[in-house]
Amino acid sequence: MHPEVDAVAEYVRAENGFLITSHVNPDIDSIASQLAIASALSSLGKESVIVNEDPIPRWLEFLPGSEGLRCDLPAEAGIRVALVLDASDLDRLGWVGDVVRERALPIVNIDHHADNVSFGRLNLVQPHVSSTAEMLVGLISALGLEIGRERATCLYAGILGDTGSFRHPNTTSRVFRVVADLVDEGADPERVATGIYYSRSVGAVRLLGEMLRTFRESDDGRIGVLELTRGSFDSSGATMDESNGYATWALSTRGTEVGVLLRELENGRIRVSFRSTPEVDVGAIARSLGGGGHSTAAGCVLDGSLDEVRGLVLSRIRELEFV
Ligand SMILES: [Mn+2]
Repeated sequence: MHPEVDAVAEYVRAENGFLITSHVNPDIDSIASQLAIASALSSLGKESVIVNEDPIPRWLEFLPGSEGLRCDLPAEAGIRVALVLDASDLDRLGWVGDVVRERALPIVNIDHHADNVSFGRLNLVQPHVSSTAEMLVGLISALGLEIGRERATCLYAGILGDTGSFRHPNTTSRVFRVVADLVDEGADPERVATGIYYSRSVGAVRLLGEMLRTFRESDDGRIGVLELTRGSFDSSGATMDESNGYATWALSTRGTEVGVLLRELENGRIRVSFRSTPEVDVGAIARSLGGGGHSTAAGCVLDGSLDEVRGLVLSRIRELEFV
């Protein structure tokens, strides 16, 4: 039915010793997809290790199998193949990408980003699919496996994450059919929602309050901007990854087409997160600033003060999208 899916399934079945990895600053889709495929490989009797540059955000630790995620390469791991999930480019993997290059590992590239550069020996790239997690539903079936409750929980969470809880334009009728099947397999929407949305730290809620106070709109009301300084992280006690997802607040006023969240990183650089309505391609804006992402959710990291970066970003949005 899908020759590319079958080709990846056949390759995976014939191989062993998998290094599973994904992009830096992992999101729900990348974590959940890695856990689901690791579980599938284990069911096939295959060895795998999940290694990422960054640790799993604490609020995702409810996902089954998350204790197996590592930030170092175990010396004894007999790695033969790299399974790269949810990353458009090898450079998105941080130091793990260097390991893949140095060892010249054959790469299986499984992703749904439209700007994926097909860096693998095998490339399963489906930009029309909501999430890597949704892609894995088909792959796990092609591997001859049941989805099962634990994998269903992970895949449901990944789809929930990348569709913005079924709010983004990638929320197709197919997404609802797929998640209906996942619920039949044992995914519990209430439990996943509790894990993702109702398990925040006190500091993360205080940080949200500090951030919302910074909200400002452009004069024409088309752009909303939010900011988080180092000071607000320090005073709230929240960590950077706890504020992932807060960018959607910048898009939450009526008539706003682009939302921007500026976050001051520990190294002084500014992480810029974009959200937009389907009419505006913030992926193109992020790429023009050295970043990447999807057309309605994207990001980049820039040098400069908050004021400088805000000025640059706002003028780039005007230049590229509001001409
Ligand atoms: Mn994704």
